[in-house]
Amino acid sequence: MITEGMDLNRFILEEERKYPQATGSLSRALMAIEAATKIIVSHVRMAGLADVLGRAGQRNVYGEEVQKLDLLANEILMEQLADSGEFYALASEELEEVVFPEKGRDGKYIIALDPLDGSSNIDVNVSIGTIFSIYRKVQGTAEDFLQGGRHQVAAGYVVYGSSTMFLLTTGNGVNGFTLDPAVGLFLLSHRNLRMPDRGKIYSFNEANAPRWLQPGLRRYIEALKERGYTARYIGSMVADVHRTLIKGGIFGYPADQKNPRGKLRYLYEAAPMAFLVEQAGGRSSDGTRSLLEVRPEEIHQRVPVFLGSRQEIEDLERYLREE
Ligand code: AHM
Ligand code: MG
Repeated sequence: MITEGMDLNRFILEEERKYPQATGSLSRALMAIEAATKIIVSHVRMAGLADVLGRAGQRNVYGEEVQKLDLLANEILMEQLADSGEFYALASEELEEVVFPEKGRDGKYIIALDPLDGSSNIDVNVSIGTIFSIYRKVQGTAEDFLQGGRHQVAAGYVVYGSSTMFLLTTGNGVNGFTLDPAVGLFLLSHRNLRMPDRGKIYSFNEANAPRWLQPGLRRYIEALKERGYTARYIGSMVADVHRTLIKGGIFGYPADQKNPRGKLRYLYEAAPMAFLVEQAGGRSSDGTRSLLEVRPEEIHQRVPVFLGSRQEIEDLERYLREE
């Protein structure tokens, strides 16, 4: 439900005004992300029409090359953000190496992206999303991405669900904006979003339970069942975390035999979501400590992820300690 007539751009500018020393660079950076995600939305909303308009690798009826949506989302973000001149460096799930855009030579910020998370859900018309995480440029090398989540300046995601929502934190709480497709504006719909201290939902790919590396985790999930919790698992991190932020409960992707370090990536999945969840009053964990305390060693590093209501994560860590 839209409660205020404030749109994301105006919100960003009003936040900036609270800091007289601000140069406007972060505001312009955030607006560039917003613009890119609006272009992505228009393609996501056409996704089911790929069969009608042409298949990947072919030309569509307009004579354009049809691209896979995740690669297209990556290209749109890379182009728009490089062109904004605000980013000294860009890292993406879709790219092996960090990119240093020509126009970003004077950029103060660096950004890590998961351009289209949950891509296995595209073909079945289930929610997907874009995740971003912004740090300050320090030395101007790829190592700047390894500062650790605590140093994030801003983070957020866009969830392409039954409606499109943009969630943002700059370290001052979390605000949510819903796209009004009629006017093309993200309108403030969830001001200072707070997570409940406890929930009733757990969200894990439980098919992996026999191969989870920590037996305490299986006991924890059994205890939740005893206590009458229900299960929800979409398989798009953005959508599963979005529900967890709003309704509370716990989302997790633990280490298992196939993924001994976890499946999700630290830089553009775990860290930004941990920043959002903690800013909304929830907690994050890699099993023993806040995900924001983790110092990654490489750009595409994986990590076990637990995100949820404060009490949920406290219980979980207790079960893991007791095993
Ligand atoms: P992706 O970035 O390639 O889409 O993979 C990440 C996704 C997450 O969105 C989701 O939480 C997880 O992978 C689901 O994995 P699984 O299918 O193993 O349950
Ligand atoms: Mg992903």
